[in-house]
Amino acid sequence: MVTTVLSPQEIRIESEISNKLNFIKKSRAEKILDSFKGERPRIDAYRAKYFTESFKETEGEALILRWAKALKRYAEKAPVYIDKDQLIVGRSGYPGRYGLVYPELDGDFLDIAIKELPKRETSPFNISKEDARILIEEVAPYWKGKTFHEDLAKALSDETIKYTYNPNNTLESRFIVNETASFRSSIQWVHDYEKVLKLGYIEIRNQALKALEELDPFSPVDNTEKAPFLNAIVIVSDAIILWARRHGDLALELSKRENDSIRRDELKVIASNCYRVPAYPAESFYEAVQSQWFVQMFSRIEQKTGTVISNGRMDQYLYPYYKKDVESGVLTDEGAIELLDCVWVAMAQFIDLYISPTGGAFNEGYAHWEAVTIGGQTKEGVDATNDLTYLFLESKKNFPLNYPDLAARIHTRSPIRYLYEVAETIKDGSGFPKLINDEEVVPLLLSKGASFDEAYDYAVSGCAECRMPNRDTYTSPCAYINFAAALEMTLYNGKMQKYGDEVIGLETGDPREFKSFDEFFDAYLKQQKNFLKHAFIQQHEIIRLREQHFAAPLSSSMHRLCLENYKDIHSAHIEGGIDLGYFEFIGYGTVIDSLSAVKKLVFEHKKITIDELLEATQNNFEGYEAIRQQLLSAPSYGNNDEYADSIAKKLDYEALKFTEKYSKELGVNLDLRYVPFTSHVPFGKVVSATPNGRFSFTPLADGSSASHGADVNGPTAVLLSNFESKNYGIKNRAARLLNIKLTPSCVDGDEGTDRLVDLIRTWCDLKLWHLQFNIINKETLIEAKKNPEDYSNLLVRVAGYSAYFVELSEDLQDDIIARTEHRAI
Ligand code: 8X3
Repeated sequence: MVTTVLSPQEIRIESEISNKLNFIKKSRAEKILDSFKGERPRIDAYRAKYFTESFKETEGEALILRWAKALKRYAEKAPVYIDKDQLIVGRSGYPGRYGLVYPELDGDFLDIAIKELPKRETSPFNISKEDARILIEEVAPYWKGKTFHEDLAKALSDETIKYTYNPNNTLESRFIVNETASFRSSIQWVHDYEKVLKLGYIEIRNQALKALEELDPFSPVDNTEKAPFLNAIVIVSDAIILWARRHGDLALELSKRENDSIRRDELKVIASNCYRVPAYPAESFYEAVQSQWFVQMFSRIEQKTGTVISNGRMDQYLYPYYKKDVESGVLTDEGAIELLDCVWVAMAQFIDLYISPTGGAFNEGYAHWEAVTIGGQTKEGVDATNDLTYLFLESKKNFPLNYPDLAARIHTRSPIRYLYEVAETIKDGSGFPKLINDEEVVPLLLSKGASFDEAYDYAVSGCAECRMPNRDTYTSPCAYINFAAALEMTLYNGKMQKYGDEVIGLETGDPREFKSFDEFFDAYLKQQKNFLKHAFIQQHEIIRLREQHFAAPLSSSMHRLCLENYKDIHSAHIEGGIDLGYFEFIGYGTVIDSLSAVKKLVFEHKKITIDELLEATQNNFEGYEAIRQQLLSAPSYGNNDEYADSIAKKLDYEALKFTEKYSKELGVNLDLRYVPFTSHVPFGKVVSATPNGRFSFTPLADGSSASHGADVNGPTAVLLSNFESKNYGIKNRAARLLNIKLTPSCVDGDEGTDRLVDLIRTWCDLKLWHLQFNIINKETLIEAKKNPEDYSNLLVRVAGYSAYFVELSEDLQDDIIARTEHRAI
């Protein structure tokens, strides 16, 4: 009999099923978690209500001032809450899981959203009658005709619209060249938290007041640009201080009513913290953690950042506070972990709500990427791991929750202990930490103009992106491009089955007429280039429009370049900034394997005619299984096979060359990225059967991973294919998300850990960008799909984040089940 090795996560879940864990005493964080676990999140309308109320009163004023005043209104009026048992306070919505509404962005979807969100298959939300009334009666009417989404739709030409929205209804996405700027006002982002911890907002406010005094009273620029900017910094400083103090007042009030003396004392300390931070510099580890959380939470109220605001290098900027408190005996490691766990459960209650159906489809399972970065190198380029780094890993192992999204930076000199503890944490099976490679990221940041200390100090943000606080200035969300649709248009001369007789793409000719694979490939590359053209046109409009619609005074108050230039972070360009933007290649593995199959079987071996291929794909392979099997036998990406990998490299090269040439016109680094969130699922739903044997309307390959089941030569071959397909000589590249699924048996025991560490070292040597693992048995996933009630705690790695498997759509569950399960390293 073969015994299946289970991951620690699988063992926990098995034990839960048989009720073996019930006697275990719950930690504070687990108790808080239990109070909302499994509940569907609710929409909280108050952010939208107070922003709308304030915006009505400030028409005609500078946008940054209007934003600061809206935040102040929120800070004055919105309800504040303190959760039972919590040590870290600051939430912006009802108890339990909640999501906010940002009507300035895509409020034109509100009427539909209120009706559909509770029923939506992916990431549903509940809404009370009163919140629905506020949104429909008080919020939506004001924003009609003023939203960013409506303006963007108006700005795009008919030609570009065809690839973007249904031309007859711009509320419907086409999932071809998909803008993502209308469902988040900013891409993932990292603040300079260290600055707030060291200075506090009273000092930030004082500096703005001093700068105001020094303005030239006769200068038109000082009057119309600098003064509003500085006044906004003063107002937003007041706002965040007030918001924190209101939490202090509530804590004091609660302490007076509290019968339990221990909790009463806790509430008094909470009150004292809230009166001190973020107004003043943090003096203890507890204050530093509270200050950081207030800033992060208030940023979430300020704007909808795709994938939410990241936490930055927490093991670095919190370390001095931790060290001082541990040395003076006021903090123990258990105490530090308890505080961190309290932040993680606070974080887990704010759910990034997407009201547009497209936003929802891109972010299944309540996606979130508030990366906490650990490890890596210091600004001086030496290893940065410290005692706190290990505490973060321990917190992740002891309190398995899908928050925060832990990102471990790895470099060639990462200490052995660190590599092993990272590997042990990965072995737990809940998908943490994801790995980011200094050996790829640091040189690239240098090549884009960063200094050594800036590049070494990058923090992970979003799925796999790397940000340099105070140097990065580009927050525009980017285009996700469905290149599998370009392939379909190559097969059908500009058409797609999903969109009928409408010619959407280029008419590159009937493939039956192509004499060679070169002709076929050339037609595909024309379609690819045409998609890129429309993506860049979209981005040009997005850059132009964003500063007219959004401002972020809080985020700007922490950014050195915003302050030096008196410019909001949403400004199209900020002097001295390095603009790190992206566009996405979606369906990479699908396109590579399809081209490889056409080359090998149609043009080289002539085993299938192009007519037969078209008949088979048009019929979704029904009645053509023999042809499908032949197609599946073609060389495929992910196997360290030069035949497929050389096609992959060419696709990457052509996209890089495009951006190398046209980014300059946009004035930014619009780099090539392979990071799908969950878009490969809705993108797959518009693409009919492809020559790699993929059935119609099923998910595309994700990120830079191989097609489902195509990588059969083990994980090292997957890494090598990734390496071989990259164009290291061109600097316009960015993150490549790479998922690898292993069975627990291949990392079992000490030998398994050794193998995992070796694999990580190989990945680091190959200068690949990102890597994350699912360590799980396929049977567990199949069982969880069948019996979701037993598997509510099962976490899986999706796309740069971990989510509860049972909260994913059936399509995404099937996608994860179908990813290749490597049985040996
Ligand atoms: C993926 C999320 O915000 O960069 O990491 O598009 S975002």
